[in-house]
Amino acid sequence: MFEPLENADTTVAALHFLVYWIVGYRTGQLALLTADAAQRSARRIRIWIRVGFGLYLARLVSIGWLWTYGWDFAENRVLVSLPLVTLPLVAVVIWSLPRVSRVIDGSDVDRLDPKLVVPVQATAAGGLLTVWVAFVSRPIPPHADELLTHGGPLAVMTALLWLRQSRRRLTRPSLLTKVAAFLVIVGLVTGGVFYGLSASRLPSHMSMMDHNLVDHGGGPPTSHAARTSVDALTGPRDIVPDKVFTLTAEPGKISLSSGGSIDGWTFNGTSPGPEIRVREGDLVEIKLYNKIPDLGVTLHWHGLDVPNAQDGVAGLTQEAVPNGGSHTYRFRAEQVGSFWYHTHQASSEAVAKGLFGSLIVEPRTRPAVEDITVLSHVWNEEISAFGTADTMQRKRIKPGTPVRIRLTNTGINPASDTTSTEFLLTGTPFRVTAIDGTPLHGPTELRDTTLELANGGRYDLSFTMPDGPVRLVDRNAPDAGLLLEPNEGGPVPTLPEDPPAFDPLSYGSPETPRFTRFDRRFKLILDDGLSFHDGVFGLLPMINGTQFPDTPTLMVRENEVIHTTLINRSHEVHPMHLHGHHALVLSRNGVPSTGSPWWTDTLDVRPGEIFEIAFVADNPGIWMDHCHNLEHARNGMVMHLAYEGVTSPYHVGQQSGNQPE
Ligand SMILES: [Cu+2]
Repeated sequence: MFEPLENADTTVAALHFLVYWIVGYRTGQLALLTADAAQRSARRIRIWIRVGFGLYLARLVSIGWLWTYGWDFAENRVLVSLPLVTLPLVAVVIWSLPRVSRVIDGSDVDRLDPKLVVPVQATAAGGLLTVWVAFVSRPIPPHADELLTHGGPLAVMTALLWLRQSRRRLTRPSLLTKVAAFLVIVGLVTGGVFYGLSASRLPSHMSMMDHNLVDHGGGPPTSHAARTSVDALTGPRDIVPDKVFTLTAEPGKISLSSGGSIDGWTFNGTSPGPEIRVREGDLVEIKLYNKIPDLGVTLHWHGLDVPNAQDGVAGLTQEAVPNGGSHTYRFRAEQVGSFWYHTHQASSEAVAKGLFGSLIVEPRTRPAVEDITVLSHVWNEEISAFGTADTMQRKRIKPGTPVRIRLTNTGINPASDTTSTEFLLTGTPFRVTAIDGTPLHGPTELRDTTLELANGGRYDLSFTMPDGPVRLVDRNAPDAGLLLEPNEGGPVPTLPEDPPAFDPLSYGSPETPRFTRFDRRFKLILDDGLSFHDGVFGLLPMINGTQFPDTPTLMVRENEVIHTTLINRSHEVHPMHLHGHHALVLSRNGVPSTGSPWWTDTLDVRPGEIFEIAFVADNPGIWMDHCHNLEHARNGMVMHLAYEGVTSPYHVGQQSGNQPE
């Protein structure tokens, strides 16, 4: 309901502007009419002013309704949008309406009087600014700036309208004047767009350390003195690794099970790349070679909280590996669970085209289970597949066998812009035993439940193979998916209609609360608005009203406990991914978590949702914190978590060769 309500409020605001624009024009024309014609026109004007009042009241209702979703969804309307039209409307009531009535009565009234005309036109000007608020400026609290940036233009426009009206003579503007005015407006808009496109381009080189906006989250300010380079924040270098892998990025044809093929990018000739499977405590070494012409490559270990230098972000923790180059990663696998790896250079294109694979850390003693990794991907923005299987895959499993499915969402489905990707497991009761690599406490049995999984997120699904078939599908591609069956060629279970959704907030049993005090509190408003980013113009995602590099850098000190509020007042889902840390979900829309501790590294924040999360700053470095809808990230939905005293020698920008997203 949140989005329709949001859209309805914006539509009413736009209608309010249109009504007063037309009425403002008509009121200005009154002076040019004969007494009779003016009388008739004034009657219509009075009706439309009242219609405008009705629209204003409708806005009060829609804003009040939005308020029920949280003050965060209403505050920019109450504090910025409404005053812009309320003030001139008061003048309409006090000055314009009585004069309009006198024109209707045929009384003697100066139809050039600014008090008759200007309040109506100023309401239109205020209405235009409310449309600006809704589509462009998306102001965030505190709103002190808006007094100047929005109140200022209203005051100037009102003053100019007053000046024009008080000097007005009884003549219509010539056609030439109208054409000139039109051309000036078109010229200003076109010039503004071209200026915005070029001014928004990232410079040829820039350090991610050039924080345009530093946020201390209400904690003590951090020192600017640089002590440690990200390069020094590395794992053991001088010990012989337990496991060594080589991944070579190269172009390749990726064959789908349906017979189709994709011109993509592979690791060692396959996509998904080879599975990296290690044991808890292993010192892992991965050598990356790049044989893809004109593309840099890196390796990021999604969900594994490795030392900062091993995190694989081009332009932040390393240079992108150019064609012909190589890079060696080393880290100790400390967390047991399901993770994945992918390139973090031009990732919105390169991950989609195949540069990813699964990364599994097994416990020291391997449990006897049928362990199935499912990487759900979207090829060419339209083909949903499990790995390269875009048709149903059958697998025989003996009844009674314990099964663990490691469901990983590596794709960006265009459908997942506005909803989370939905999976469905049917044919058996099952438990969600881990989220984002972290085991859940006391998971209970589920049946026929929709599993909404964030782009980049993982669910571990556990069950004992029953006597009948078990089916797992992505609901965007119900004809594909995975069919586990006790005997070959058995029946395919039908999918339940409208099954309830799995809710991690209340799933499993709680443990003693982990956090009781917070050293810093950050507030991040996820938004969308008409904007420019790096030469792109459109309805772009925003964090706190802006895009990288203007997004806030969250400054912390080691061992602090950090509280973060994520508010999504946009129209799209944002799977927010903080590198190097796992955060505990505290509440959603004010409802505290009552289930198992829910630790996440990739959290879907849907429109109208407010999440409170907390994490310990226990992994020094400079970390990406971005939307894992990688197209959103490319369009600037990126910020950083930076520890006091850590610096990065790397650069992003047009000529740097580094472009993380
Ligand atoms: Cu997003």
